[in-house]
Amino acid sequence: MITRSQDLFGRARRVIPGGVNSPVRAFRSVGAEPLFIARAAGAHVWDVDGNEYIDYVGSWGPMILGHAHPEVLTAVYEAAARGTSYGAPTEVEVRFAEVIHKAYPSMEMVRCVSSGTEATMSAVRVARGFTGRDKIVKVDGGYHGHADFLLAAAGSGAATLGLSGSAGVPEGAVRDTIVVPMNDLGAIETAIGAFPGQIAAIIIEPVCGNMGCVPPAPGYLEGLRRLTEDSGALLIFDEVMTGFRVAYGGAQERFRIVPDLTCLAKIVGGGMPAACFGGRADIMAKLAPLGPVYQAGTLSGNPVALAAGLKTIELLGRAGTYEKLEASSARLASGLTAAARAAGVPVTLNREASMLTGFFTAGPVTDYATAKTSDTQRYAVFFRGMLARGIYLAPSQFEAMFVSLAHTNDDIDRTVDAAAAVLRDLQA
Ligand code: KE4
Repeated sequence: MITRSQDLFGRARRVIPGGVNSPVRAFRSVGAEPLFIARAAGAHVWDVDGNEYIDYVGSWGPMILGHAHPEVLTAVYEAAARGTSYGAPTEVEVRFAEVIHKAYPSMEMVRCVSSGTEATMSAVRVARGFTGRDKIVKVDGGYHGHADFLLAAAGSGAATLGLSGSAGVPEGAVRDTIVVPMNDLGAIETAIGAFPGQIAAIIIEPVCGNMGCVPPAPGYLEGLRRLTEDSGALLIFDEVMTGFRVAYGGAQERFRIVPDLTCLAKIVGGGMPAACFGGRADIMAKLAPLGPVYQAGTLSGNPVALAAGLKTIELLGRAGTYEKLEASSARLASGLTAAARAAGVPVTLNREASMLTGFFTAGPVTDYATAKTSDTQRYAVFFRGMLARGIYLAPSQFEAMFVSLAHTNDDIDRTVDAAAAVLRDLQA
């Protein structure tokens, strides 16, 4: 008897590449077939076979309030009833940009788009247009969406011109993309020295989430800010994941760094397709229709998506939000750490606020190279064991887990108990 998920996956693979609309959803790196989700509420999801899970994927970050928050749903229903898209300016876009600027003062001007990929692609383009320079620097293991020039894999050496990280991305598309290790200021200095006056921007996840959670080393972001200022390169914070996650004002508030440009997505859409980029007014003034840098989007600033995002941001602004998230996340992290220690399984748990990753390696994990020392097979067994116990983790070692305001102490304690059992079996 096959499950409904299995049946749907079989149908899906006949009409959707790999049966999924985004690769990580296929569960390929954890040796399982994906669950098809029927509905979600709070910190829980249900698959099409009626199985319930405590969810730590949270749509890869957006669902920080928990799923199907009643006030967000009402905002969506009310906005949709007024029409789903006009392709014309609306009041909600003005309010959204004002709210973003208030929460992120470095974002003096804000342009909406529909995904994190669009946000980072556009931010890099306006940085190049503003500086008149072509080269950009990114971190090995950093992910900024799938724009060609950001799909660069690290070459050999510390600060080398990127190699194409994907079929279909010509070497020419990444010839101006320099790839450096995370948390290595020397590599940044080497890159700047190798290409004086040529680097338009350094784009970084201020807390990496796409190699698993790797926080910035003490002084790293400050060093990055100084080196970019001294060299005339712009500093782009890709806060698609960290925005409204690691603090209401994101990593730039948490670490008190002022970037030149910022990209936001995920939480700012409240689970709907809304994102934005923004920064210094003099830079953003280069954007069409004011300036020569073209950027556009049919559904940019979509009123229904922004209604979900604005309501989410409003609710996150309530007193006690980030204290509650911190308490829940700390409870989870300490429980998982204790469970691994008790089972004698080497796990390095990296956490920044309510984003965290348990790397199956002795650690420390401070960049992509050290993240890759993780035993991904062990992670796969752990993932499957947790799923069997009703805990839905990221189906990849190199992703972050997300705690929401909807996760109760009971959810967290059940998660820790399940982990203790799975880790004991692992070690047996
Ligand atoms: P989207 O184009 O997927 O909305 O955003 C791309 C992006 C940009 N920057 C950062 C820091 C991101 O984390 C992302 C997308 N994150 C992945 C998960 N790590 C989305 C999940 C997926 O690809 O299906």
